[in-house]
Formats: sequence, structure tokens, C-alpha cells
Amino acid sequence: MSAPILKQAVAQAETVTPYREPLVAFASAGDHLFTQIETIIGPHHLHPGEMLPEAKTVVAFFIPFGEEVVKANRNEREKVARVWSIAYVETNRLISEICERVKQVLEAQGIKAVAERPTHNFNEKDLTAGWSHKSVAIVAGLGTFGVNRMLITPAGCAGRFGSMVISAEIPPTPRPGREFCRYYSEGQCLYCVNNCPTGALKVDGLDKQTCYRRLLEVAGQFTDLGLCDVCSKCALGPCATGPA
Ligand code: B12
Ligand code: SF4
Ligand code: SF4
Repeated sequence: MSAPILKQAVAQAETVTPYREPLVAFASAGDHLFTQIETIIGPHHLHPGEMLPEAKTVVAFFIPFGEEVVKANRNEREKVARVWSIAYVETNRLISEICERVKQVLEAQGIKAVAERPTHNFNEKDLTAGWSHKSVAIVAGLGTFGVNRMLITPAGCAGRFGSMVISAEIPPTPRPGREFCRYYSEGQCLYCVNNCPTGALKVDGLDKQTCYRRLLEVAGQFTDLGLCDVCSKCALGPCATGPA
């Protein structure tokens, strides 16, 4: 249902950014993990039922950047590659457009749908959102967390997430049966930690404020592109384009 619309929208996207095939996964709105998220992140994190009273399913999707975008950011040792910054801006826009399109199609079939924007919807003090796409994506079985604190999907972690809450029932996607982060599965890697330019990322934690300061610093270098708070040097390891 929403998967073909998503694939078509990404295939036809009028962007400079190349993409790989998007991924879609589903979770029951009644999954107990949604209640757990409120405990992990805070009571301000919405339950699907607070997003949409008729909520039955949470649809999570991931739009992976093309390999060349990943390589470009890897090759820029000191700076963030301009193509990566463009990908950030274009993909945020694309996600909002896709959600709007899916909403219209579903509403024409009598199905209700709501979506939260891909980013810039977080509290700048504690750096958490009221709707965390990576958290709902893990409930939907779209991937596993890496040492980099990002969600690693079968298409890697270099890309962006969107999600929607809908009133139609869709069978949940099974969760992955293994870890996609090489450090968690084999006990070695740490590309992400070793390539973080600020030291914000450690094996056992992320200093979110230090990371955010870096993102705002980079935003200052790409003001012509719009708000471009990026870095992502921790998203370029062996888990960038697939499970490590
Ligand atoms: C606030 C925010 C930030 C903050 C805080 C980062 C963070 N780790 O949360 C700052 C400004 C530092 C930041 C930085 C970045 N961000 Co950011 N950010 C967000 C935002 C707006 C909210 C995330 C949030 O609420 N985090 C709080 C909690 C959820 O995160 P956490 O503390 O890491 O969670 C841990 C635990 O709480 C627990 N957990 C969390 N959820 C759940 C759920 C269950 C069921 C369980 C059991 C456990 C569990 O496990 C996690 C790992 O240990 C989302 C967009 C959105 N609205 O979802 C994007 C988002 C998370 N960011 C994203 C990206 C790409 C980045 C950057 C690479 C910057 C960039 N664009 O270049 C860096 C990466 C930093 C890093 N290594 O994590 C992507 C993530 C893509 C991915 N593959 O995971 C998102 C999802 C945006 C998107 N639409 O795709 N970001
Ligand atoms: S770079 Fe290596 S250690 Fe870091 S998240 Fe990816 S696979 Fe895990
Ligand atoms: S986005 Fe940059 S500063 Fe933040 S944790 Fe990743 S590599 Fe470090």
C-alpha cells in the first residue's frame, strides 16, 4: 500500500541526490515497545494513539543515500562534503512530500494518516523529540542500534527516516534476528568513534550537546542551502550502506 507509493516517489524524485531503494516496515500501534519509548526518552514522547486516536499501524521508512554520496563524505577528511549537505536538505523535503502524498492516497480510501516532519522538531535543551523516527523504526523492525547511536537498517545507516501513523491494520514486520553493528556482533570496528571529529561519540555514550555544536558549526558553512546542521562522519563506516 504505502510501500509502492514510497518506491515510486523516491524513483521519480527530482533531486540532485541519488538514492538506493527505500525500505518500509510496519509496527502495530499497540506494540508494548511504544509504551517503553515513553520511559526511555521521556513522557513527552507521544504514543501512536496520541498522534492519531484511531491508530492501528505505525509505518516507518528509510531512504538510503546513493553510494557516491557516502564516498564523497568519506573522501572529505576535514570538512563535510557539499553533496552530503545537499542530500540532507533534499531528503528532508522529499520525506515531507512523500508523507503528504501517502496521506492523500490513504484519505481517498477512508484511511486516516498523520506524519511528523523528519527533523527540526526537537527540544534544544535535552535534544530529544516528541516523536523519534529512529525509535519507532526499531519497533517496526527496520534495524538495530549501532555504537554510533544510529539505527542501522538492511540498507545501512546513511540516509534518513520518516514515519506515519495510520488507521488501517497492516501485519507487523518481523524484527531482525541479529545485530547489524560489527562491534556488537564481532567485538571490533569502532570506525564511527575513531572518525568523530569532536570526540562526542564514545563506545558507551554520545555527548549530544558537543555533537550538536559541531552540526551548527557546519550549518554555518552551508548557509546557501538552508538549515544544514550535518556532519555524519559516524555514519560512514562499514554499516553505512548495509549491515556490517
Ligand atoms: C535530537 C536529534 C539529534 C540530536 C541528538 C542525537 C540522538 N542520538 O538522539 C543531535 C543534534 C545530537 C543529533 C545528531 C545527529 N543526528 Co539527529 N536527530 C534528532 C531527532 C530530531 C530526535 C532524536 C531523538 O529524539 N533522540 C533521543 C533518543 C531517541 O535517542 P538516543 O538517546 O540516541 O536513544 C538511545 C536510547 O534512548 C535507546 N532508544 C531510543 N529509542 C529506543 C526505542 C526502543 C524500543 C528501545 C528499546 C531503545 C531505544 O537506544 C538509543 C541508542 O542507545 C531525530 C529526528 C526525529 N524527530 O526523530 C534526528 C535523527 C535521529 N538524526 C539523524 C541523524 C542522521 C543525525 C546526525 C548524523 C546528524 C546529521 N544529520 O548529519 C547526527 C548523529 C549523531 C549520533 N551519532 O546519534 C537521523 C538518524 C538516522 C539514523 N540512521 O539513525 C534522524 C532519525 C533524522 C531522520 N529523520 O532521519 N540528532
Ligand atoms: S562504524 Fe562499526 S562500530 Fe560504528 S556503528 Fe558502524 S559497525 Fe558499529
Ligand atoms: S555527527 Fe559528527 S560530531 Fe556528531 S557524533 Fe557523529 S561524527 Fe561525531
